[in-house]
Amino acid sequence: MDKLLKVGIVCYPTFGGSGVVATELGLGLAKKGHQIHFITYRQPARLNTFQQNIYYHEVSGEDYPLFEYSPYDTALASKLVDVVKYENLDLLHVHYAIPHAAVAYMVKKILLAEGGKYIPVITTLHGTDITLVGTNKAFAPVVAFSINKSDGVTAVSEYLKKVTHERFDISNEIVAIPNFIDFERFTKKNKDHFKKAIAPDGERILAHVSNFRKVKRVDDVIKVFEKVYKKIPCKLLMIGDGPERQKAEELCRKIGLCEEVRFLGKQDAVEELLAVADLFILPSSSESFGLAALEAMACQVPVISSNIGGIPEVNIHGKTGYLSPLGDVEDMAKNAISLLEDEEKLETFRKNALEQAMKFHIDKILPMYENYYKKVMESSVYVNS
Ligand code: GMT
Repeated sequence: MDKLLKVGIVCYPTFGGSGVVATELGLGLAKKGHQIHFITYRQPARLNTFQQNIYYHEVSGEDYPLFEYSPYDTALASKLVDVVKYENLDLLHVHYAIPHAAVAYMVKKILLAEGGKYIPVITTLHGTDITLVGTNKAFAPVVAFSINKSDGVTAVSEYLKKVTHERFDISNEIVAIPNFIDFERFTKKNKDHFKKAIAPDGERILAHVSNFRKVKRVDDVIKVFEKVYKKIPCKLLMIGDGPERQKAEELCRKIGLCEEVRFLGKQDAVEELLAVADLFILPSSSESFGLAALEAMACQVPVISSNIGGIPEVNIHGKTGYLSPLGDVEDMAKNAISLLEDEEKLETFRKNALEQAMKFHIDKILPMYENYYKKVMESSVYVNS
C-alpha cells in the first residue's frame, strides 16, 4: 500500500483476544509508517513505552450522582469526534462490535452534521460479540444495525463470517481476515531453566491459556490432565485468570493434583511459558478462531482442542494436534497420551504446528488489512461524491 494512513483503533484494552489483535495490528501498522491512534479507556498492555507513530487517547467518563453507570458510549463518541477532527484521521477501525460499531456510526453522523468530513468505519467482529453477547436480545438490534452501517466489516474466521450471516440480517459483505502471529515474539526460545524448575524430573508439560471464562471450560482442562497424569508423568500450567479459576482450583484440590497443577495468573510473556510446553489444551465451547492455540503452535506446541467454531481452521486434526467433540475429555486425553508417549510423532506434530502457524504470519495478514482499508476508503469516497 502506497499511501500512509492515519487510523483510529478502538478496542478493549484487556487481556481478551480482540484487544490483543487490535493492539498487535496497530503496532504492526505503525512499524510500516502508518500513524495509529488508540482510543480506549485504559492504555493497552503493550503500549506502555514510547513507540514511533503510536498515539494513545484515553476516554474518561464523568461520574455524576445521577448515573448508576457512567455512560461510556457517550464519552467514547465525544472523544472520537475530537480525535478524528483534530488528528485528521482517515479511517476508524473498531474491534468488537459492542458498543464500538454503534458508537462509530454515531461519530460519523455527528461529524457530518457539523459539516465535517466523512469518516469511513471498519468493524472487526471477534467472536463473542456475535456468538454469545451479540445475539442477546438486549443488544441484537443495535449489533445488526451497526454492522450494516459500517463501511467495511471483517470477521476473524470463515466460521464467524458464516455464523454472523446466519444469526443476523446482514446486507453488508463480510470479509474474513484471520488472526495473525508476530514471529518476532512467538518463537520457540530455549528456556531450559524454566523447564527444570517446573518439571525437575523431566515430566511432560501441558499448558492452557485463557481468560478463564465459562466458554473456556477450564474444568475440562483439569479432567483431561487428570487422565493423562494417570499414564504419563506430567505437569499442568494454567495461565490467565477469570471467573472460573476458583472452581478449577477447587477441582484440583478435590482430585488431589494441587502439586502437579500451577495456576500462574495473568502473564505478559506467555511465549516464555509456551516455550517449555509439550501440549496445549483448548476445550472451549465457543471459539471464533482460537488465537491462544495459534500462539502455542507458533511456539511449536501441538494442540488438543474441541472441534467447535473456527478452531478447525487453525488446528488441523491428525497433523498439528487433535480435535474432539465438545466435552469429550476421554477422547482428548487419549489423543494427548498418544502424542506424549511417541516422541517421533510428537516431533512431527511440532513441526507441522509451526508450519501451519506460518500461514498466519503477520507479514501475510497485515497487507490484507492494508488492502482492505484502501478498498473501503475508495468506495466510501465514491458513496460521498
Ligand atoms: O473470550 C475471549 O477469548 C476473548 C474474545 C474477545 O473478543 O476479546 O476473543 C475472541 O477473539 C479472539 C481474537 O479475534 C479469537 O481468537 C477468539 O477465538 C475469540 N473468542 C471467542 O470466540 C470465545
